[in-house]
Amino acid sequence: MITLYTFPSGFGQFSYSPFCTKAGWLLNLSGVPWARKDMHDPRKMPLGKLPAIGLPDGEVIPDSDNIRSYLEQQGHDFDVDLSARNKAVSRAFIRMAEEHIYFHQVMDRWGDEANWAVIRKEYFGFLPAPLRGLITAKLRKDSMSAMHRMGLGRMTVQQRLERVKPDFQAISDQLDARAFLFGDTPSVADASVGANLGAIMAGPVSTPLSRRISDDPVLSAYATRCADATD
Ligand SMILES: N[C@@H](CCC(=O)N[C@@H](CS)C(=O)NCC(=O)O)C(=O)O
Repeated sequence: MITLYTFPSGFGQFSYSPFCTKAGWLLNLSGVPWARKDMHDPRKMPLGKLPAIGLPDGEVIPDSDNIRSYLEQQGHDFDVDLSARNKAVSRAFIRMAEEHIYFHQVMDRWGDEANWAVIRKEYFGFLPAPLRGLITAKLRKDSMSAMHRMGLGRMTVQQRLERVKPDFQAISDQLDARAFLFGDTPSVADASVGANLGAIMAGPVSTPLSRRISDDPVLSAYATRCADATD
């Protein structure tokens, strides 16, 4: 049986991490038997991040994209009805969700004081109280430095919102009244885009970013549909 190493569930999501949520959804879509093992500390994983899967022979495969490739090598086709052109579009949507939209969610959770107050307890409540303050302060500082270097951390909330709005519009336009990005059935891009929209919407404190999704009937219904279809 495959073991999915994942960050725990929270805020009504499969996992705090949209990448872990995506991996869980892909495992569900593939139909392979699997079990989850919740973890708080990913440092011993091959890439120092979660998700990862453990195979029965002991091999550990990190990264949701590699997990996808592994499941495809085992014979599951997540994009069964997609043309080569749609597969190219799918790849671009996945990158947009994971390499751009995701970091807006990070800024929203880790950069917003009200959100951080809740996140800190939810994510790190397992740490002994005397250490928690020190460790979380360092993790937050490191995370915000990375965001600053990337550029998003230098923008105001409003500037970030303006930056990400065209991505959300692209998702709505691609949906074009369909249930999923490429039609009636979820494909791998839905696992990625849906998980990232769901994570934003599920942030514990309402923010301009989370409201942009939850107040949008198309995107909020789509994120919920992705979760339901992959449960
Ligand atoms: N490209 C990776 C990204 C995974 C990722 O960034 N995971 C985050 C959680 S959302 C993580 O493990 N962060 C912990 C850390 O960086 O120390 C994937 O698709 O799996």
